[in-house]
Amino acid sequence: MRTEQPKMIYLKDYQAPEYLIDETHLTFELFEDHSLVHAQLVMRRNPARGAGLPPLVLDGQQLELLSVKLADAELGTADYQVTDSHLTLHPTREHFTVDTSVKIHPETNTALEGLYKSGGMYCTQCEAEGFRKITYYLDRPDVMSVFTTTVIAEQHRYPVLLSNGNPVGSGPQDDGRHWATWEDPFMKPAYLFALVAGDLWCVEDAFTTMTERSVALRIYVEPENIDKCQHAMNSLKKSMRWDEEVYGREYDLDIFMIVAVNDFNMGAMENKGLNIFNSSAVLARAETATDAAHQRVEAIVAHEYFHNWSGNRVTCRDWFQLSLKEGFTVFRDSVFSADMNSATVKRIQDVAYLRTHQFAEDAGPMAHAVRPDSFIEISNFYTLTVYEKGSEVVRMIHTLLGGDGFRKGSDLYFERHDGQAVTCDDFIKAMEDANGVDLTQFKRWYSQAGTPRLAVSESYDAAAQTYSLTFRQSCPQTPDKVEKLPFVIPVELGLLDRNGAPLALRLAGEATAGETSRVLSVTEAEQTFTFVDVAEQPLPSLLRGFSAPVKLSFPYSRDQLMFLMQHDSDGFNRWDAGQQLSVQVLQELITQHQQGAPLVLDQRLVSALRTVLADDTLDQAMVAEMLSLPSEAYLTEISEVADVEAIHSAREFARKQLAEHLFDALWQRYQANRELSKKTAYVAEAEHFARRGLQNIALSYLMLSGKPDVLAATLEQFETCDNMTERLTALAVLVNSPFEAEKATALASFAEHFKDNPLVMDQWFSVQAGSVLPGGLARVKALMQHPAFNIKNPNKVRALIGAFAGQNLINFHAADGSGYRFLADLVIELNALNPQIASRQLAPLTRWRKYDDARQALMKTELERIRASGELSSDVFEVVSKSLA
Ligand code: B3K
Ligand code: ZN
Repeated sequence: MRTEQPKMIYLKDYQAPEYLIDETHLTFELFEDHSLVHAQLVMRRNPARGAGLPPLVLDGQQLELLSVKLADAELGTADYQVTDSHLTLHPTREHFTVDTSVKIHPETNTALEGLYKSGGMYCTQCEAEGFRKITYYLDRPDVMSVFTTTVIAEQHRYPVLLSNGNPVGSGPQDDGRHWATWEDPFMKPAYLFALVAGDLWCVEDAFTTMTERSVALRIYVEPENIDKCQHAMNSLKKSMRWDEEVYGREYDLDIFMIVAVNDFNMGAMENKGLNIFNSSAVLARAETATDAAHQRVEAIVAHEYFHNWSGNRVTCRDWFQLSLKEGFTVFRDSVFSADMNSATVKRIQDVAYLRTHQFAEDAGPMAHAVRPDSFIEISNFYTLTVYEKGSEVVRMIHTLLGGDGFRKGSDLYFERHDGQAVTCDDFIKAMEDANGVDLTQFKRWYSQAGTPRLAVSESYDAAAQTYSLTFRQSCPQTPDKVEKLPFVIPVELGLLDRNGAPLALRLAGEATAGETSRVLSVTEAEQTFTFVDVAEQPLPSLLRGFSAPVKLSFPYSRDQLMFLMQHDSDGFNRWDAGQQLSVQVLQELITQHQQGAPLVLDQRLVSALRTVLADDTLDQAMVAEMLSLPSEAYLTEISEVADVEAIHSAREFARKQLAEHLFDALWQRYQANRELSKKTAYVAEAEHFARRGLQNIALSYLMLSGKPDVLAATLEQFETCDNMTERLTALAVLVNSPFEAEKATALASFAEHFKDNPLVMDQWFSVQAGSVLPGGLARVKALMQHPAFNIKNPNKVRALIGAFAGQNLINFHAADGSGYRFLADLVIELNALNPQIASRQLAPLTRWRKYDDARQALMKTELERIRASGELSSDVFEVVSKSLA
């Protein structure tokens, strides 16, 4: 909690630190009602800041200062100044030590930042600015230090004591307590510090690196979860190998540890040598975790592991550079996941997510550049823009330089900056220097917020046999009011002839025709490219693989989209053509609904999907993706003014029509796949994910028919399947069905069976929170009283409230404003408990400009009520005030 109005911090004000910390020696004494932290910092004046000895201003929050020494001399209260955010000392030499002892209260820390307790164990979360809640420090990423950490705790309750680096000593004390000391030889900023103490078991394995060093791998969990670690361990070993093969990066310590904790604000954290994970991002086995959860574990294990180079060995100079490590690492993990599974399906899922959620962020009051230039609370900037759009920016560099050029650039980046804290500009510079290219204009992707629009038009000259594409780019205004200059937009494209065959592409002025798919760089506000030797009017396939994070428009007819769905050689664009067709058809239904006209579905969508369903050469995961209509959230994002009821009614109508017209094909696919599932033991691999994915989307359509055979099949799947993917889908299908008795029985038996597994109970909450049947809010409120719900546990809040407000749009946006009131009450309660989670849950209310006047007024009233509710955390303060600005 703050005592003064939170201040805006600007990138342009960055200055190097006045002092450096060469060594950090920490001793933690953990007790049940408090903990003591003793720190010795070996410090010196930063030579880069010149002569003189300015005051040393250490960061510290929520610390009770017990003693402080400067250069071994005990200080009296007149010798230093202490406020609720800083401790100021006055060094008299260039080299000196600072010793502090502070008392802290991890046992009552509900913000889950700094040192806190999750259940019976101690753990830490220091990124971005949590270390200052542990001890007085220069808590900024450009201050890097070598850490030695001793942890002392009761032996019986906390037999396992961990920190970063290598264990160098441990032993009992005679008071029933014991100690362990860890040394991390690598310089690191404080945000990568970690400590764990608890009664943990571990799964152990080993990895032999490319230079034949053996690394011990350990995953620590609470004893009841020891049977759910194998998938994470396999993922870790795959990640280590992949990073050697694809980036030439070898692991550097002798031990790599992952610890799973139940109470965690995000997915996981890449602390050096000691990653701390939300248990939802580690634990996975067939009976308790879905296919999606298995894939999420694989991706997050990889992501955190990859940070060892992109983040830890080379870190960020300041928090404005967050995307330097996050955008790059998301790019790395997305290519890894693509390599491990179906690449096209991975791309489709990433793009659907980006277009729905990041594009919405870019269009809202919190819009910011990939490298923001100001913030109030850095925790609010762990955003889809920094992560996902940041990853798209790195992907574009990869596209422009090619795989080999990109690798040369990343090699140079790691080599040049190993052990340093650097900027996004340094990353670009390495890419430029390694390839002899100029990326000056490209860098606008880092500084300009907003989603660019790219309008494309064509003209064909039959006599000259030329075909021209004209690109017009623009970018809407964002709250920063920065003038938008043209971006460098790589557009991968191909041209199809009337049979769907690809044409060899030759631009005017080129000697010969080259590839059938190529990348054009659009760099100007308006730019025309002319292809020659084009014998007939072609059909363009644009922005293949989603080669840039833009909103592209081209006036395709529905028939042309159907043609692309069948013939495009680019799998991503086949899917995207289907999405564009669906959007056109759904928008027509939305208009019909608004006009009070009867809804009539364009049968071309039915026939297009019938063709997809009949094509048994297609990857089943692709079939499943193509059968998925654009979500209500996406339809909202692309609307000028989102009509909640019309969007919901149109989409539900289309789903019912598809279910009716495609019943036989869906039923046949369902049954074939269900039979295979019965015969096959669960395997967490792409082909099996694909089979179950298609089976499950088929079932969700089939149930819309309400036919007794489908109900029987759903119950059979629910009761007899051997894995959570099939069971949870069957449950979700029942929950959204009118079969009240069967629904109640299934929910009760599921809860009874899994009541001791919090992660499975999260799924149980989510499925109900997502039910679009009327009465959603009442159901959510009732579920908050369930014994398994706990507002202090972020996973529970996300599973129930996040799923309701973020996905159950028809219920959340109830016209009477009850959903908004509920969310505001919750944010006010969470603000006092856990500001980071409060501020995240607030996001749906910040989108008020998308809705009709009545809803806008209701949403603003709730934002104002939050603003007036008392002492706001800087997290909630920033989001509320920017939303109302
Ligand atoms: N680096 C952490 C995120 C920390 C968020 C702090 N509010 C996880 C990750 O991106 O890997
Ligand atoms: Zn990350």
